[in-house]
Amino acid sequence: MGHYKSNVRDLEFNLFESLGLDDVLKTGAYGDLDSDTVREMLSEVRRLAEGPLADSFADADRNPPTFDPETHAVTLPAAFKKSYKALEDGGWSKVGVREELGGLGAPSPVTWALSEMILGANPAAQMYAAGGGFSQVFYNNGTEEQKKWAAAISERNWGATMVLTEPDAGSDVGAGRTKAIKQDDGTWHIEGVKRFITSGDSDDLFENIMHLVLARPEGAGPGTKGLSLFYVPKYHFDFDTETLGERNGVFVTGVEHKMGLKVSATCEVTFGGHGVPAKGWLVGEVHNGIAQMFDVIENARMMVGTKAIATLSTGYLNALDYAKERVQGADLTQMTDKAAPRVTITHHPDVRRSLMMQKAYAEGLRAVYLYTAAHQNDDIAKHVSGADKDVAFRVNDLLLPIVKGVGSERAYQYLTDSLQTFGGSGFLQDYPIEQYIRDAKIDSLYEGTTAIQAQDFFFRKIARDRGVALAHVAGEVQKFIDSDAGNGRLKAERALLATALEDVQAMAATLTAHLMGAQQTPTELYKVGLGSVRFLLAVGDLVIGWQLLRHSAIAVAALDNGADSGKDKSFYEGKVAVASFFAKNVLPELTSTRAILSNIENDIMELDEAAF
Ligand code: ST9
Ligand code: FAD
Repeated sequence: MGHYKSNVRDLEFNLFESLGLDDVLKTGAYGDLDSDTVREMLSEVRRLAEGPLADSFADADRNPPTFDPETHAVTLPAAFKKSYKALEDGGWSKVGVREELGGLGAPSPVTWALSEMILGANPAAQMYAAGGGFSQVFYNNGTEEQKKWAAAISERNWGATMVLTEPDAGSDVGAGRTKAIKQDDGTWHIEGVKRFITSGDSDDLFENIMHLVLARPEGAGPGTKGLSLFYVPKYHFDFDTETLGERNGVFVTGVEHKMGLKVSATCEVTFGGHGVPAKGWLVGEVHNGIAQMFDVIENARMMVGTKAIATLSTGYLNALDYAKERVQGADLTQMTDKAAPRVTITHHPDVRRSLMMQKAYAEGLRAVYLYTAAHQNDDIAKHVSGADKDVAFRVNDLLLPIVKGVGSERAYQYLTDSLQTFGGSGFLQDYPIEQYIRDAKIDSLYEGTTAIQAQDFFFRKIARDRGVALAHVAGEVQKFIDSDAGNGRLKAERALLATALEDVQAMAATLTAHLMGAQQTPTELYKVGLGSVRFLLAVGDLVIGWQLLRHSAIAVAALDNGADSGKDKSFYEGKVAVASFFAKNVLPELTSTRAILSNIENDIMELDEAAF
């Protein structure tokens, strides 16, 4: 049995019982795709994830990629390449890609549900396999000619990278100095050094790599708005004759040694520094680089959040299995009887508390990323929350920093609980949790750190949106509070949710007041910066609590309707218990967060650095 434990039952519950995907598929909007096919796809990917993909997970960590500076080449461990091949052969990385590019054009919730299992079993495999997705961004933004290139790139399964970061331009992408120099033939020469580029080179997985690079054309303005997006292939390629040409002047010049996710090669990439020009083509022949790159970034942020949540879920399920087997100590009520029978650790209240917290965040965050995915398709959004096209777009935007920012922070936090459940054994490499923790830490860092997610959430997704998306989601929460969901049995929980909603609305009002106040007193903005991560996490807890309670109401109805086959009964009872636990143990904490935010002061901003 490999390390990865999937939760297909919960994925099916989300897709069909919670989001009602069946009704949408029945309209024929996704061709032949029906719910039976989706269920088959889930079980197929489960087999792939738990078997061939999981197989190389530990080996690839212990035998990370190597780099040859002479040839600028990265070598990947053989076991990992075998796993990757299994993923590519199954065609699973292109499920969400449009049909023109050889994909299935499946709806987003299905695509992300399948991705969860791949990301949980072997996240780097999914990252190397992103070429189809990248070619879709190239296709959507490209000229008519470039669309043909994008189709060929997808069909030929090239690798792909997103190239933004430089030594002095991390969170501040607009500080990038890599230059683009226009040539007489309409192409561009790219010059500069980028760092931390995922999949910058990838052994022999692909015949070629498409780098999508942000660079500043000579004479362009400062900041992100002065950046343009370029397609830069590793090897030149003749798209008419479909033949590979000369090596382009883009070379990997270093590979990082990392805490985790080691098999995903993180590369320094030098453009035009080795006597060969790095030739690039301006995407869409328009200078709109940062907006175009955000088409990749939005998907990558969704991917990172889903990866984190997938890891928490398998961490929890591993901990649960261990806890059911591990015998240690007597039942607390018999603590004074030294001869009392020893029990499995699931009998200890603190182990139960910890397991329930892990379950709450794993299942709650799964519900949140799938609800978000539901707002990536207009018809599904309409069905799920009544959102029209415009509101669906805004809701997806609003929820992305929650999926990415809250998903990564909570996954890392509660994976330590999964490890704790194993006692000292959790610290060993005999179990996967220590690797999960090392591999998951990156999720709060790349694709915008949590601080960046929190600022994006407040300034862009709430203030600039004038609260439209937030009001829509709050309206849905309010509808649930006002309903009689749970058939009389969720009254106390609905009251706790109502208080949490009020708390969050008060927090939003406090931060907005500071934002307005900044027009008179600019330092008021510091108060937003001091409170924004807390606020993001608080909204995350509200949305998780709401989703868990929605699920609880569905479970209550299923139990009332006689769901009594052993496994299903336990599943639904678990849904009711976890929602109630979260409402009672987590939601009340938002009242203290509200108090903290309403009293934010700038004293630490005035403190001399020497006093830190
Ligand atoms: C990285 C990669 O870390 C790690 C993993 C790689 C894995 C690869 C595999 C991934 C696979 C998945 C992809 C598949 C692809 C497709 C699949 C399809 C099926 N939303 O606020 P302003 C834009 S990579 C949208 O003034 P500053 C917007 O155009 C490195 N757009 O920003 C805006 O103009 P306007 C990741 C947004 O102060 C313009 O930017 N690095 C958003 O100039 C300027 O906005 C980072 O993530 C948004 N949320 O710059 C950097 N925000 O306002 C983190 C901005 O007119 N830093 N735009 O609309 C930031 O995000 C900064 O906030 C900043 C600030 C750079 C945006
Ligand atoms: P910094 O920006 O220097 O941040 C340092 C600290 O300061 C952080 O805690 C941050 O939150 C905080 N901070 C910075 N600015 C602000 C602010 N304005 N407000 C509040 N706090 C702030 N990049 C790519 O382009 N392509 C890739 O494929 C890619 N893959 C990566 C893979 C790995 C393994 C790693 C480690 C990085 C990767 N990156 C990639 C880069 C990644 O996106 C950046 O590391 C990330 O955006 C943070 O930038 P930084 O490391 O320079 O940190």
